[in-house]
Amino acid sequence: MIVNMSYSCGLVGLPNVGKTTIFNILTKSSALAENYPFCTKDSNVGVAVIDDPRVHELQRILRPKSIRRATVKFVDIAGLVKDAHKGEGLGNQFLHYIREVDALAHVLRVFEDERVTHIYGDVNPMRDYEIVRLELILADLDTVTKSLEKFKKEVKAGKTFEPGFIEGLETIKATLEAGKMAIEALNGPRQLKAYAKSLLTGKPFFIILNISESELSEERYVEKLESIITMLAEENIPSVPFCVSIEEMIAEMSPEEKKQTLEEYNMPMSGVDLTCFAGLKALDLITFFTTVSDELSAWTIKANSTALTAAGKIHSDIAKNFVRAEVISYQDFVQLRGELNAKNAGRMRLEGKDYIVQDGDVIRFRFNKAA
Ligand SMILES: Nc1nc2c(ncn2[C@@H]2O[C@H](COP(=O)(O)OP(=O)(O)OP(=O)(O)O)[C@@H](O)[C@H]2O)c(=O)[nH]1
Ligand SMILES: [Mg+2]
Repeated sequence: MIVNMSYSCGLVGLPNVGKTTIFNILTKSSALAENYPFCTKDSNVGVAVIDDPRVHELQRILRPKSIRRATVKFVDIAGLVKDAHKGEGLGNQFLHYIREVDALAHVLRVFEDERVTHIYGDVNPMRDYEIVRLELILADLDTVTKSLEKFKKEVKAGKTFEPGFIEGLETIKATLEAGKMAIEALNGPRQLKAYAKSLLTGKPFFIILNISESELSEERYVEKLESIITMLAEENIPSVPFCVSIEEMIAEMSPEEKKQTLEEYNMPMSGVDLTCFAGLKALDLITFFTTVSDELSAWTIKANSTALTAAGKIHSDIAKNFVRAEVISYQDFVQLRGELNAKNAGRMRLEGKDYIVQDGDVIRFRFNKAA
């Protein structure tokens, strides 16, 4: 199968909360995940396929020879503990493995199981979140402090930065010192935004709640899960539930059995799909589709991107020699069962370079091949 990278996502959390177990399910890998803290020392890298239900629908209509799905690169790292910045646990040097990822997912242990060691003795997801959040902030503070020292020396030596860059960095530093994430202080010139991408707390993030089946079926646990989701939502932090045993069970099932099982647990999608889509949402990415030479492809771009940007995502030559985009909305494409019918019904639009691509658009790019 041919794949197409959509975004990259680092998994962070305390040791022994299930990061590698979840990573293995997401990426169909078999990295070592054992019941002791600091099992992962370096990093594991793998790829998850975004199983967009719209691809299945389009596949039924188009019957393509091949499908190119969008994918996510996940990076699983060691666990962070309180005072990791002072060298506790494995320290925080391993955070460099996730400096360049697009988004972060915090894995929080919600499941109760006496056999699985919790490094702080009891299960308390909100406390754990705060510990990890603070360690990420302190790691960023160290990075920004060093950068500022370096940049200020460079300014003295005559180097110039975009107006507002150094001041913006000072504001980020003050924000981190106040115990807040860099993402809250990203206003500034383009150079500042580019710099902030390498800051751990400057990245969009979401929470993966590692739950057991009890959190979906036993009243007491259901209430506990709901209260955690509400607490996070009040702080505008998106979260998704992930139940390892259900994911392992449905991995072996036919699509129909899988759908039925998820319905029984009141899950709208699998944990894998919820996770992949949470990343898309956090990064404000939308999907458009193309069909060329019997290949159906799903591509992701930032929301509010133009047709020209979308063309460039496929190939720089298509953007360079762009003539027009023939666009059918996903709803029309499915309702009218394909391109020809949509065209005959007047539902195919001819759009120019500046057209703002909508989520689900099925696009055929016309470009000048001779140029
Ligand atoms: N009961 C139960 N055990 C789980 C669950 N998820 C993970 N575990 C167990 O928890 C232990 C730790 O899992 P890992 O995936 O290695 O945890 P980790 O966060 O990667 O740990 P480090 O690499 O040490 O930071 C393993 O024994 C897993 O089998 C779960 O949902 N329920
Ligand atoms: Mg691990």
